[in-house]
Amino acid sequence: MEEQNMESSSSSCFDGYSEHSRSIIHIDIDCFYAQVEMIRNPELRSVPVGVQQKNIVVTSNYEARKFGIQKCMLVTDAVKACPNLKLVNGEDLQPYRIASNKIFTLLQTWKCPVEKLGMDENFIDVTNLVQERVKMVDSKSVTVAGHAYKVASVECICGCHTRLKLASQLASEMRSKIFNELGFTTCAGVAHNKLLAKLICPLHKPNDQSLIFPEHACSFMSTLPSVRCIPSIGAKTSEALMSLNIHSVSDLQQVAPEILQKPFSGDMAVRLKKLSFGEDNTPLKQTGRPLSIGLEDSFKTVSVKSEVEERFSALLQRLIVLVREDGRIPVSLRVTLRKKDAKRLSSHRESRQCQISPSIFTISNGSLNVPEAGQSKLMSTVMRLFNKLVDLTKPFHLTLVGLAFTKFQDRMTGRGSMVNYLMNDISVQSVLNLTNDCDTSGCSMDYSAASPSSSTTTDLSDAEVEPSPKKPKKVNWIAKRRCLSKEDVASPSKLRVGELRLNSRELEKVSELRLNSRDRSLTPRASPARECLSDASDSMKDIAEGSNCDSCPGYVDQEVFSALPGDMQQELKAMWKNPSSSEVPRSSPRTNKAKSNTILKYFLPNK
Ligand code: DGT
Ligand code: MG
Repeated sequence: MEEQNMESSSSSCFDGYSEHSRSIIHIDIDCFYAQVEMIRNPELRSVPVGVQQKNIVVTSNYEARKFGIQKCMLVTDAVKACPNLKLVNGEDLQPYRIASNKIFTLLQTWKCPVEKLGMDENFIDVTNLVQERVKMVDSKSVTVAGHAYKVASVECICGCHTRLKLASQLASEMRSKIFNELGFTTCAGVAHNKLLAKLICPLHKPNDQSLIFPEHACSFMSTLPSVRCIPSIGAKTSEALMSLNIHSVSDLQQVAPEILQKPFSGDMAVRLKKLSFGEDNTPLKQTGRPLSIGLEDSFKTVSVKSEVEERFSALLQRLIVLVREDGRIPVSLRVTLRKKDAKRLSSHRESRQCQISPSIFTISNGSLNVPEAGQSKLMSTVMRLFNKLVDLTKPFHLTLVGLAFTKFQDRMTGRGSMVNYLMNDISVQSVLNLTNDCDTSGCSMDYSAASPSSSTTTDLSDAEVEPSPKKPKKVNWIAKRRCLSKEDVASPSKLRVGELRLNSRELEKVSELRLNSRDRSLTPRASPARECLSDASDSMKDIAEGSNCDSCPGYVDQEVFSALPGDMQQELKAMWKNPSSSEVPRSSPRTNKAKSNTILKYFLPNK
């Protein structure tokens, strides 16, 4: 359905020359936490529901919104406004994370770049898919799925109108699939850039979608009441703009560029101007799996070992939940401490990491588990690393402890993993015999705090010290990111709770995000470091020892095995029969490594 022109096309800012080649979809789940709760408990569907965290209703379903319940309302106010409000505790974020991951995974099935933003928003760059579809259709017959912000007046010569219409159809397909397979209603925005796709998305809330053509960008932007509606304009920038008497986006459109150049750099002034006209060429940052998964707990001071142990134990329990959700087998563990130096009134971080044995983890029915014995082993590894970091003969004062799994055996659980095909229920140990923890002494500076690009040093040593002067910088950066990511969404209320979260005891939630964002962005894939993994022949031996017959070991699913190509079966059989003979001829006896093109690679540790 195309809406009628509410106003004449603003020819003054028609950007006939800017680029419209991309097709971007932004999808936002309606009342996300509330929908998760309604899917878990369908009885909630017909009643007003508020999701409570501490004394705040962080979101509510649309039934409750009819009573004036708004995001981030105090519980007391919400109950006054809607006495029948059914409150659900939403402090455990796990169900939301799981739902969020499912939606992200589903969106990846279109094989387009997907960028996850927070828990319930995703950008999808469907440019290539649209290019394919455009060849197969008669452009005149293509219609808009959902709403268009305004009727397309004159066809743009670059063909973007047809492309965006096709993108709107893709958005509709995606939304239907999310609803049919996962039960969530969503909103979508379709545009030629991320900024407009995101901003147009909530135009027809809930459960609907909107498209904007490039020539209407300027007039649409001028309807936004505040510069804060633009996702990349945060508190500081908007303060600076307000000091120039620029409040609305329309003010920003009209201001002379030289005025903006007083408080901002030249580049920033240009960017602000462009944003005000709806121009944005930011590429999608395809979301990948985090390079490490970690948690931190900060506190005033802890100076007793038993208390440190308690805190690590609590962190470890929560970290195990996260790693189970992730599904990859960790092979490296990092312990981080922030030490307070009372004399110098400063603090600094130190961390130490070591390899851990994948045998700590088991896979059952395709899910990663950490049996109790594995948990104790992890805990003793943590405390061993702690003992190396702290000289217990002297007093110590800690203000933060952190744990992170920093390397993973992705291949072992990945979809394409041979082991996955062959395994029934099997402990990883029987497949790989990696050596146990092998941390070594020594310190190196953790440059990652100061310079994201140099964080690969982490894997070159199992101990790092963060120089104190850099630390505040990092904390600020993390806090800023957290707030920005919440205020990115055009909801001023979010910022308030974003800040609230940082100041509240919900530190655990923040630290989770803190670590996730930090790890994701500051820890590029480490270069191969000291490897403490046993060599391939040992691994193969283990497999052979697990064998109870001449051909397949007991853990192998015979049916799956028989479905493999003959040469693969032969190779596996030979390997199980005589691990060394199957491997040695293929690799240098010195290196004992299988060649990359043999099936053995599926049984080798990630390098
Ligand atoms: P919508 O998109 O307007 O239909 O409603 P929601 O609930 O999906 O809101 P959205 O997309 O802004 O945020 C997604 C979820 O994130 C929401 O269900 C609850 C959570 N959330 C949003 N803002 C805040 C906040 O300020 N603090 C906390 N703790 N959680 C928030
Ligand atoms: Mg939402």
